[in-house]
Amino acid sequence: QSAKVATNFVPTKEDYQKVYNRIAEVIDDADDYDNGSFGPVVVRLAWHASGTYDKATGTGGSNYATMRFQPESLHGANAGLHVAREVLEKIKQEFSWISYGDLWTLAGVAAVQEMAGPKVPWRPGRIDGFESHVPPDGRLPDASQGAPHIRDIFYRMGFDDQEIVALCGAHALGRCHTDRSGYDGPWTFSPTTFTNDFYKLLFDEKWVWKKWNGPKQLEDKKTKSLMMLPTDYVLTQDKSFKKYAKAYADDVDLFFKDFSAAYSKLLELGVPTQQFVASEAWIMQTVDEQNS
Ligand code: CCH
Repeated sequence: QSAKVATNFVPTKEDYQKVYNRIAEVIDDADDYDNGSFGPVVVRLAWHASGTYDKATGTGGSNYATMRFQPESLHGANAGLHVAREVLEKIKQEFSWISYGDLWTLAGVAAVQEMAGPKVPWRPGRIDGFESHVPPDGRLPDASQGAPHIRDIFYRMGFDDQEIVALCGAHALGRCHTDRSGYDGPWTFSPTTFTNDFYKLLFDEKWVWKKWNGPKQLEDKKTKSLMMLPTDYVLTQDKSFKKYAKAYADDVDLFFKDFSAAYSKLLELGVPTQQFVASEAWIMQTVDEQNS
């Protein structure tokens, strides 16, 4: 009986909104974790699940949620993301009809929106794949590298310079962990609120190399409490990147608009268009909007 109900169940936008609402709750239930939110690590999961896409071969991307499998779950770039996968597994148990790819990307959208970021168009349609779909290691960016590497990685996914700079503004959120990437510290003073502070700080603060035994990273000269990765700093050094980074530092609305478009595109990489349920992506409501 129940199996029959499950197979015939065709979820509507309202059903996905219920999942969104549960995600918003679970992200917030993090008293003992980092800054009291799983939001940033969930955003990173959605990005790493999608950013493996290779447009030349059509492999990788968010479609099959392959990070559930080894060796992808063990790829160095994904260290620590088990935290996000485990948090979302609770929701998968409650809403077994949703695919992992849809769950992880919807969570990435909910996290950005609930942390006061822009609305991000999203639609369901990803299907669960198999270990055979796991992409090779090395498709995600290496933080110790320069502009040519960043371009190689993001052009491979189909992004241009403007989109690259917009996407990297997600580093307004969260922090680096020495036991995950080896790097240490947050980028901004408000790591659980989505802002354009990442760009503002890049230009307004004086950045110096941190003296420590860890990997090469920068710290702000004034407070020594914030950090930038070498790849972040490149956004102020490369002429083309700098133009966009400056524009986003000066105009938060422009950043929100461009981030929303690029992030929405990122989360759909690798998903065949015919798999999408809706011809146009949906705007999910924030918890606040539903309560007002
Ligand atoms: Fe990132 N990121 N990221 N990043 N990232 C790290 C953490 C976060 C790079 C390297 C790192 C994007 C682009 C890049 C987030 C979102 C995005 C860390 C620390 C490294 C290293 C991991 C740790 O130690 O826990 C590099 C290199 C690039 C590009 O060149 C893009 C694009 C996005 C999303 C759109 C978020 C959020 C975090 C914080 C995670 C947390 O756990 O707090």
